[in-house]
Amino acid sequence: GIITSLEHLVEERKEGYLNKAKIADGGKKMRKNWSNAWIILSGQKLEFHKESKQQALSNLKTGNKPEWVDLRGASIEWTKEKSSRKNVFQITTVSGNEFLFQSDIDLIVLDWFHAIRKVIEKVPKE
Ligand code: I3S
Repeated sequence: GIITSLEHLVEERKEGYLNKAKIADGGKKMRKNWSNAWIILSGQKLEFHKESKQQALSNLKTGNKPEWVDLRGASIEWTKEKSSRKNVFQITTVSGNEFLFQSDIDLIVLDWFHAIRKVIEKVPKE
């Protein structure tokens, strides 16, 4: 119906803290280094802010560009092999960048997984 049609026009937007580790850059494996990041899912982009929401806001003001990931054509999957931590999922981008995301709180991770998967399924591949 009309509501469903309108829902598709509304951009997915979500913000919060997750633990994040980049494990490959352009297909090249990197040393894993977990850090807590303020993450913003906005449209087809996932932005990472090293410090906090405050950092994110100050980046906005100063025009400092945060690290971000293009979700077009990316893949998302749960992984138990790449970390001893619980609740870890992996995003692999078209450019061959691989990231792990994690939280000890089940609901937080589930929420993020589903929100990101929804965007990946929705956006055109190119
Ligand atoms: O997959 P790994 O190598 O066991 O990942 C661990 C390392 O990244 C480790 O750093 P060092 O290589 O500097 O020791 C981290 O401290 C650990 O947290 C990583 O393992 P987990 O299971 O937490 O992802």
